[in-house]
Amino acid sequence: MSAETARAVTESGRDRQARLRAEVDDAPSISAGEYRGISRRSFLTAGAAVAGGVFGFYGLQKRPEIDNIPDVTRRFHRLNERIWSTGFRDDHLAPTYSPAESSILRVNGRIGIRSEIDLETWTLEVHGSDGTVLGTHTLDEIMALPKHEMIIEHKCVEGWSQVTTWAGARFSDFQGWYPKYADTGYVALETPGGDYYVGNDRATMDHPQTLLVYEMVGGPLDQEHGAPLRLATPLKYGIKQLKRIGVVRFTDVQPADYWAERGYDYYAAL
Ligand SMILES: Nc1nc2c(c(=O)[nH]1)N[C@H]1C(S)=C(S)[C@@H](COP(=O)(O)O)O[C@H]1N2
Ligand SMILES: [Mo]
Repeated sequence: MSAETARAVTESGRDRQARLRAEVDDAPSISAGEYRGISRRSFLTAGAAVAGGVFGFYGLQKRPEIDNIPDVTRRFHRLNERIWSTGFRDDHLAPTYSPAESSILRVNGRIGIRSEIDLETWTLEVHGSDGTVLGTHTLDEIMALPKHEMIIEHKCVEGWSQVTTWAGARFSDFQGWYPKYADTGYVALETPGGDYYVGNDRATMDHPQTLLVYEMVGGPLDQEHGAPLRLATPLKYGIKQLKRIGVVRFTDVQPADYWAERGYDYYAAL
């Protein structure tokens, strides 16, 4: 048996997460366990278990994880979805701040954006769940959508936060170009080449404060902050706000998610 095969057979889900985390130099400096402590997940998990009476809290923690996808029923998954995706906020707006409180974000996370790209030739590809290309868009097309500005607090799972100003198009307006796909359960986002990838739930993507951003604090986005186009939303931790979007994919199947695969909560909701 090769070492690779032996590892595949014996490695636990937790070991795999630790190994994957160790392989990246951008790994958050706090562990997934510590992160869970500061996220609302444990609180909400307990609440869900009590309210729904589906599984006990202890049982939930002990469930086997296969490739980090908890072994749960579809029904329980839907319950998770409603509770963890955008908390209990529904359409309520996250707090906004004054321009005086806002500054250029520190740069954090360079997965999938280390090399420079040619902003002139960049396009945004839109895929169906089977990978079919549904459309291709230039930045000018995105910029022709109504422009919205928001001054919000950006929060990172590493434990820092900063108020900044974003401007761009609402994802919901962009979605208007693809009405047939407006009800998919998820929207996947990927960097060109696919090195960084996230899945976001539909409720988050439909929210009025979820923007396809091309400006920060009044100036064009630079490459380290995700030019030409990135996601910004106050509903999620930074890990879900993909910089340099290359592909948007509409799907009902929960998309692969870079940090969820490394032990972080899939929803990373605030
Ligand atoms: N492509 C890509 N997007 C990414 C990341 C990354 O590593 N690669 N890191 C995420 C994390 S953890 C955070 S906190 C924010 C940071 O955005 P900023 O560099 O503009 O502050 O980007 C997010 N988007
Ligand atoms: Mo982050």
